[in-house]
Amino acid sequence: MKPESPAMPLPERYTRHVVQVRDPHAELVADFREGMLEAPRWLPPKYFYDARGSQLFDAICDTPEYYPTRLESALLESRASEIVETSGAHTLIELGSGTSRKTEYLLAALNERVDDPYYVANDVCGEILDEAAERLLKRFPTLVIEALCGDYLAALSALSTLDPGPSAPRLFTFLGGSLGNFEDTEAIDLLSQIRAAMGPEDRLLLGLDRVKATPVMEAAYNDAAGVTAAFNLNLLSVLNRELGADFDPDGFYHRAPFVEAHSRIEMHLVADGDQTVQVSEPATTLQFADGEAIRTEISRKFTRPMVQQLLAGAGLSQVAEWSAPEEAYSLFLLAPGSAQA
Ligand code: SAH
Ligand code: AVI
Repeated sequence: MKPESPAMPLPERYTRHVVQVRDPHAELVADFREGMLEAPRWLPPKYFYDARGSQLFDAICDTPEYYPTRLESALLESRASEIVETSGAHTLIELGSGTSRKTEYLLAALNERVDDPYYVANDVCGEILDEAAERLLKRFPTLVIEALCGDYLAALSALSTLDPGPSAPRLFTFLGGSLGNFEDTEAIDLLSQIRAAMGPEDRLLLGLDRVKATPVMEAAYNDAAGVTAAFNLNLLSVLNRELGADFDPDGFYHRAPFVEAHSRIEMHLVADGDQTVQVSEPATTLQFADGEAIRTEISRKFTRPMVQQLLAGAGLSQVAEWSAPEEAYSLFLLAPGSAQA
């Protein structure tokens, strides 16, 4: 076991940087223009995560129906040392870290392995980064955390500007099945960007939800307590606040079916009766007919061929895999470079 080192003061061990490729407000306005002005309407899921949205996501993870968190957590709890050893990691870099609750297993293993554990956490939500850091710094007395608040791609670009920066080998993590929130082309693009940020010795730990019985998947996105519905509807409050809109949250309801043709859950907000919505920026009036939907999220559930296609497209090769019983959820350890033929 590694000797105890004296605790350093928290502020010296935590820095939060804002990273952006584009002004976040301008980006929301552009995304709203692209997806919301005509049917079929849709928005990217990253706008769910204001402070309340992040809290609601955390509450979703505690619902009995939302199995991905429990399955991934159990894998990480039992395999963290093996994962960190196999990756040879000295430092950890996480995209979309949220509360970092599951990551804590990896950090504990890293903390056993090295004297100077270093964690780069990225998320669009600043509040969740601060809360997670406070908890982690108390638990790990020598851990240094750099938080990158902003989009995944902005965080990847900012990595090379960190001083001293995470030393190699570095373990990148993208957990929770978040890659499933992207269509194929975007997912391959994001994985390719991660691969481009990796050095030859670095590894990526990717958590993906797998296809299973439809009722199990649908229950996870339609929990009986209505937490997922509240999470979905919170998006309307975000739009009201950020764009000066007047969506009536009681005028829409949550719907989340599994769409077999695309192997994905689709979350929608559906107009309950005709709705007229005024928006300040972009200045517009939206008319919703009764039953018209906004697609707010896709959550893809992967088969093995889908995973292989993603990895081939992104130029990543599989080093190891840890799966839950019946392959209900999988963690893939990946290296940059295509698999040898
Ligand atoms: N990794 C955690 C959290 C998953 S929820 C887990 O497995 O439980 C998705 C997280 O990614 C949220 O914390 C959200 O704020 C963040 N997020 C969503 N879209 C993002 C984006 N485009 N760039 C950076 N972070 C994003
Ligand atoms: C973050 N992401 C992987 C979650 C998912 O399952 O797609 C977000 C979520 N949406 C509804 N419930 C959870």
